[in-house]
Amino acid sequence: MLMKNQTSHSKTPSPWQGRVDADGSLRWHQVVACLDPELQDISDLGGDDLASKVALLGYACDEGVARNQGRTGAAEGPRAIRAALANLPRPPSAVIDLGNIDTRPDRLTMEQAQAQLASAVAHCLNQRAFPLVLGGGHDVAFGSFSGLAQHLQQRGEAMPSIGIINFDAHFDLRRDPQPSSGTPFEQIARQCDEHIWPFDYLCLGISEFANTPLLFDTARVRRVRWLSDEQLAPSRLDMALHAVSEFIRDKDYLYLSFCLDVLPAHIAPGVSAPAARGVELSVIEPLLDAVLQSGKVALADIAEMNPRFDIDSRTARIAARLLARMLSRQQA
Ligand SMILES: [Mn+2]
Repeated sequence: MLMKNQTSHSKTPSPWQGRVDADGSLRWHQVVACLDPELQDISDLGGDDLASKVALLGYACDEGVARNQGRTGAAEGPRAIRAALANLPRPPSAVIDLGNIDTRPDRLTMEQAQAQLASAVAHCLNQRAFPLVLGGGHDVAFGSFSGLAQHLQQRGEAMPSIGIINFDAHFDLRRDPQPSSGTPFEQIARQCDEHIWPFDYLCLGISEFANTPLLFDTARVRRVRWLSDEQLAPSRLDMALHAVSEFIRDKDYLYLSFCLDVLPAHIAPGVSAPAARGVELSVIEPLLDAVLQSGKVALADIAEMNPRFDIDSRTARIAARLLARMLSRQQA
């Protein structure tokens, strides 16, 4: 059973609250359907509940950020993003909020949260929903991708052509023995190795001064393609759009990940690792549009939202704007 405007957190007020317009115009908080956790598990939802819908999944975890020696607080990210989405004009598609996978307090380890996220993402994809995952540390990416991989395996795809597009100041390709928010794309690469799938990773917004030479070496070994924050200057947008469309062209599926620390710190202070330079929205948005308009994006996530360091909810507002924009540009 789906309950209107009821949160997955039984003890805390719903983030789905906001202005009600006298003229009958509707906003997100009035149209998002919520899963009632008392009555149901995500795996109970079938095609009628999920098909052709956007499925919001919160990844309330910052254990990976702590392991990566970053500033914690991203576990509160999904709630802050929902609260910012609540007041936006209603989205073009039906949205169902499946609640949070929550590691607090000591309920789940990061690895367990990633595994639960993967199952939920796979289930949504199996039921032809579009998963939109709200983070949480960027370790969310390993859960998101694993869910896509499970779905494609369940469909019997032997050699899917998956492109991974990550807007990020960081490669997140660390080879540390302990997984963290700094390792997810190396973990994804290893998972691709196990499946004997190619690892096609495009990283947009890389900072020369926020990645060690060792990480650049790993990126070269893994044949990662990237554009730096400097290459993503507004004056060079055409070159960037060309690189993105070249990357997308021969892919069947895209996994889109958006790390909020790709944005300049003055517009996105609420992240674990604020960017000294960052990429302007005037470049980010046309690139995101091009990715979504390909019609190949199977799922997307947004990572590193950290309300503890946000100012006037700036970062949450940008996260909400980018998510709403994704849905308006998404091709069926
Ligand atoms: Mn990242």
